[in-house]
Amino acid sequence: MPWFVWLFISVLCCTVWAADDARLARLEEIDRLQGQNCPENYVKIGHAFCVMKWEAKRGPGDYPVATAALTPWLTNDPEMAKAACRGLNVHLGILRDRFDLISNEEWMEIAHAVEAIKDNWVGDQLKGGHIHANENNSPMRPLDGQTANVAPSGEKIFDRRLYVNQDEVVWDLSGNVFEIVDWTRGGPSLDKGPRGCACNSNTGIARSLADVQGDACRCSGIAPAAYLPAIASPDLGKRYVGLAHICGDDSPATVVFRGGYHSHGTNGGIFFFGRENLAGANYAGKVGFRCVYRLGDI
Ligand SMILES: [Ca+2]
Ligand SMILES: [Ca+2]
Repeated sequence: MPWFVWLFISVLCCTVWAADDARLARLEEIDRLQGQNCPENYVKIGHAFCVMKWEAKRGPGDYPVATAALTPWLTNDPEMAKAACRGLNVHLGILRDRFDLISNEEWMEIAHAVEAIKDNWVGDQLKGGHIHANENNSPMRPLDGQTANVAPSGEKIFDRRLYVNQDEVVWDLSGNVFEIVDWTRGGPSLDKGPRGCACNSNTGIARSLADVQGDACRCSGIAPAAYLPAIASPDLGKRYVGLAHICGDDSPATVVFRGGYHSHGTNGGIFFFGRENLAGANYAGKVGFRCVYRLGDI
């Protein structure tokens, strides 16, 4: 080909490449910025992710929103909950799948943060009996996030807020509605959790940590680190930390859910772990979910 045609093509190519490079750099910068900060009304947990300050509420266009107003978005459809959280990425122009349904690992990171802060314990004493649970609110139904304490008697144990660091609280982690979790972090569809996990019948009652760690409630399909407190205390688990009901139903329709609900009694709590088919009548009006936003290079 004539030299001037070659030159023309070369210049054109380089111009296109330069434009591509600029566009790529711009996208990388947008992604970097998107991975730096929590969305509004999400609370930062460690360095890796942020969590909705309240359970998800049903916003305009059926997108989950983090707001004190409105009562929780109730659902017995775990796949819908997962899709709703992930749908925020496209809706808000997030380049990676940073919005997602909370995973069990993330739930546990929060739970361990909660148990390590004395303000979350009744009596403000670490390991001093039990953690706030809000497991028995007086209207006996899911509430919006306007009223911190719904105890008939105003006791601290009914406070709906738990500290996740020295300054910030997250609402209703151990009350209001159960929360569906994705067993493993990431992925386009829900991971329901391990199967083949058999327990005896004594799983529906409040238990001590010693009971849970003992044979009575051990679940061979789930590692203790996936659901138990990190602090070994003889008092921990007597009430209101939710160490009950570890197995539940083992059929393929079952999913893992955590935290207890509004009238769960002493079974509710931050470490509550259930696995059931949520389509059952027992769970009507008691189950919701919470989204996370993952930071950094995910
Ligand atoms: Ca809850
Ligand atoms: Ca997953």
